[in-house]
Amino acid sequence: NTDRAKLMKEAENFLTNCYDELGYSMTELNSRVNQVNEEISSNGFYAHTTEELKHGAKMAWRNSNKCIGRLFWDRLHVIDARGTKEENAIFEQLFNHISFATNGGKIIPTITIFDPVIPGEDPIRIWNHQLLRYAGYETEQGVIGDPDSITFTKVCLELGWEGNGTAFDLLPLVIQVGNKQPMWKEIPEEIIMEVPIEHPTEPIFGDMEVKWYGVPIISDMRLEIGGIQYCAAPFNGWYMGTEVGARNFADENRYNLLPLVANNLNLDVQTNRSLWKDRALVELNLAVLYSYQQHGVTIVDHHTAAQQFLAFENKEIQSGRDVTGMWSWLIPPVSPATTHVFHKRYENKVITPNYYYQEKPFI
Ligand code: HEM
Ligand code: NRG
Repeated sequence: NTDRAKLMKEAENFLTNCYDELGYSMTELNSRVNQVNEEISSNGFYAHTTEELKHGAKMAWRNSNKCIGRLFWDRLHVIDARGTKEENAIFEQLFNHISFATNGGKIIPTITIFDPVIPGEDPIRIWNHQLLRYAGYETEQGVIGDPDSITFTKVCLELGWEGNGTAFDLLPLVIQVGNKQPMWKEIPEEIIMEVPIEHPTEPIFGDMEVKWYGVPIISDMRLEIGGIQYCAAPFNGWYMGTEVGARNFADENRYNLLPLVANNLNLDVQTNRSLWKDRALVELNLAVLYSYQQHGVTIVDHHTAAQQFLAFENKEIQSGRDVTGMWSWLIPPVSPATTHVFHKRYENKVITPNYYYQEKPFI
């Protein structure tokens, strides 16, 4: 059976690296590999020990080529939620993830790992892209909210959810077990931290209220460890300011706030040469960093993040591992050439364990 042979190979590769990094002996490795091979021969899959799961999730972060935050890969808090099968219990685990990771603003990088894909069992799917995200509505006056959420918002509305119609409606959580009807639940307000954005000195939004949620929790990627597929494994760290200030707020196909900010800063938006977009961008990003700090929510600026990434690169080389990376994602969208990342090349080789995109469970 070629599937089983392939899984055995992937398991052995993972266990070899994992047990080496954790300081196990060859004897211990070999006995575990034999045990896993027997499990695969009889069942077609194998179960990770909690220790393998924890280290595997950390290795997957370390191997995430697009991530500039990898210095802290060994400090990922891993919640083993395997065996959680009932929908209400899954919602509870997700709520728990949000409050634990938020930690009153002192964000803890966290992953909650549900059952992997097992032949003959109902897979768990989280339909949200991130656990916290704002809805986007298409109206006659244009899009209200986050244009990136338009499709998923429609799905939620069809399932019976009702939004308030503001530009910052938090979407409900939507989960599905096997082929059953998907279920949705609103996230309890008291476990969510949001940050009202304000500039330290200038009223850059006029009288518009702008805010963002504190914790980015990616919930639609698949974690692969040793050939086992965890298709429900939401994870979070904290934001780098530019993700919010230079992309979510600034992209023309997102909140598109640069014209508003530039006008409130009395910049000349009639000519490119006034650099109104660049000047508005800088003040917007300053406001994001300032506001998260004021509200005690962890955030990192792109200069510090790049320095941390350099420390990561050095640590990896010292540990005898090659650093892989995707340059186009690693460079920050504001002043990229002021960071060392811009002036280097990275090999975009994909090694496992890792986090992968997977097909959306809807449309
Ligand atoms: C991507 C920063 C934690 C895995 C990114 C990006 C940034 C970033 C700036 C690029 C995002 C974009 O351009 O849209 C950080 C920071 C963290 C952190 C500051 C703070 C601790 C984590 C953790 C994991 C992780 C805990 C997983 C355990 C990833 C992955 C991507 C990514 C898989 C690519 C996402 C995609 O393809 O859409 N990170 N990250 N990161 N990060 Fe991190
Ligand atoms: N740019 C996206 C989030 C992508 C992941 N970024 C992180 N991940 N910082 C956004 O919502 O703006 N993380 O796990 O911390």
